[in-house]
Amino acid sequence: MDKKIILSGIKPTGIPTLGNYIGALRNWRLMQEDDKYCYYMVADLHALTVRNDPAELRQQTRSMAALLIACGIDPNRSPLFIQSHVHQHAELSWILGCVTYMGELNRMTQFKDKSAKHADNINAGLYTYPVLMASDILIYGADLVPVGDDQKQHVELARNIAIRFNNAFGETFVVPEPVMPKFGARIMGLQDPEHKMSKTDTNPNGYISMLDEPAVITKKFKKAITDCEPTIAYAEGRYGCNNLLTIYCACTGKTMDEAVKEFEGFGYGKLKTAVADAVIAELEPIQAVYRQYMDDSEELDRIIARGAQQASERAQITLDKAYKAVGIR
Ligand code: AQP
Repeated sequence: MDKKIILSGIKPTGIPTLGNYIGALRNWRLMQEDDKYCYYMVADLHALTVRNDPAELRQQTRSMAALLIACGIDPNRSPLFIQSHVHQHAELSWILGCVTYMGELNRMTQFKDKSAKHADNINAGLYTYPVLMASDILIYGADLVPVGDDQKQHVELARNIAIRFNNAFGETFVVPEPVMPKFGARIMGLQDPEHKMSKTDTNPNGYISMLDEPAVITKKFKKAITDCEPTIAYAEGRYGCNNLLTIYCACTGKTMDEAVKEFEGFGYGKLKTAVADAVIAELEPIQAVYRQYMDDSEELDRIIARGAQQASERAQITLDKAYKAVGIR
């Protein structure tokens, strides 16, 4: 039986949040099954779309790789690599950009959101980011792309680009599908529960960083914005409460009904403490493994170099195919 190919990535724009973890990283761990072959990438080229500090980017890229291993990605099973170490992504991106319409890129909601957030730096890279992301996906022949809710639109664009290219130049790319988690596809900010939790939020109380100390996690949940309703319930418009319950379910494995029942008759104090404890229990073991890898830089370098080589071999096959299809080479 042919294995399903999986590709997913994360930008090293900061320490990943609980949103990144629930929406993406922990599912990456679970996807490493016998009938799948997974490629996991630290998307450093994507990180350049906002102004960056070079030393910080270098450090965060390594730190992200160590965190992915700590989250359970097994580099002996799934190539783990840094995007810029596989030059073929950027090359294929040019070819794909030539079959992508500006009208499609204009519709990308993340471009609109990020343009509003970085009004002084609306650069062409931010605009064409989804084309590079399509290249990341198509170059490995990925069947499935696990993402949080915010990236679904980009995977749909990658599908459209693949179909258009195949129709114009012959069967070249596998048409990928997004895979969204059942729980937590969009974890919301703790200070602004109507918007997603983001690692570049300027207010650190708005997100739980995966490396936050237990006391900090507890403090941030205590400060989380909720509402004035006297009961705990999962209901329309109760953004803060819904978010806390979703995080609780994601970290404990309980269903929403079970969680709501558990907090019947209690107020937010109990819910917030329980959510904080569940998150701490989930993150503490990951933090311990992360520290081991950050202390052993040779081992981390070895893993990253091997991942790049494995990814590059696969990427070159698709790139050659695409060049040939369009009449170059
Ligand atoms: N709040 C979220 N809830 C669920 N999933 C999320 N993801 C991101 N935020 C949430 C998923 O995490 C994966 C990696 O995301 P990314 O770092 O590549 O970029 P992003 O989606 O733009 O995440 P951030 O944290 O908001 O980064 P910045 O602040 O740099 O833009 C993706 O699968 C994403 O869906």
